[in-house]
Amino acid sequence: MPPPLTPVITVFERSPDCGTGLARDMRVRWALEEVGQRYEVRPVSFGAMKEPAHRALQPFGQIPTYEEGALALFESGAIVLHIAEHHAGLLPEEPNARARAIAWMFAALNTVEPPILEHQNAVLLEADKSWHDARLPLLEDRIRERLGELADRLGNVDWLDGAFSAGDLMMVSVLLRLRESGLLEEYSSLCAYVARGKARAAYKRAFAAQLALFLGKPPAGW
Ligand code: GTB
Repeated sequence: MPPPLTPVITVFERSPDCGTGLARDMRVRWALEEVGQRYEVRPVSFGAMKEPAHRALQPFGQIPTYEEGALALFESGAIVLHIAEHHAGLLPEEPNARARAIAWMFAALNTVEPPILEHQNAVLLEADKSWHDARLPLLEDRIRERLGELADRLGNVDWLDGAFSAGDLMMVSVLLRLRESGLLEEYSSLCAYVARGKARAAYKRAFAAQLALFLGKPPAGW
């Protein structure tokens, strides 16, 4: 029997964020919802993630992965790009505009997300270190630098380069990781940008689907 063509993604069996949309399967779900592609979900425990069977799909023992017929992919950026390239709706047709939208995906993952991740790690994993209090403001300033630059480029338009694209999907997903930090609130245009992303019907469907894996509701405002 040939492998099923409905994509299957892996997600945390129990996400540390309790289904509040911060794990990286959320961006994949969002992309699939944007293009109207049905998908299935295979929850994976932390233990199973490190087993050879999962590492065959994801060498670093992480989620998300994406399987579709004979194709197995890892890295949320590669997965979203694959979805965007094989369906209409997330990348412009015009080649230069398409290349620019892909550049924004890379900017989100390569330029904006790293300082956010560093900050999150410092807050969550390094609070007991002697240098923590001195390091945190440095990390916050690195994020502010990127946010200021991003806000300057966005100006007063809705999306980064014309119509909503996979670049915006990725950038909004990355900015959402600042939720606990209070830093995004210093940039009203970026708050509005993220709010526009979250207001999309596809985002809401994706969020509801990942939340449904968990019991209870997130605190107000999440
Ligand atoms: N570069 C990879 C990609 O983009 O796909 C990174 C994948 C990754 O970091 N996956 C994380 C993972 O599997 C889950 S999303 N971690 C388990 C491990 O490494 O052992 C990162 C994440 C985790 C938890 C929260 N949270 O609780 O808020 C948010 C984001």
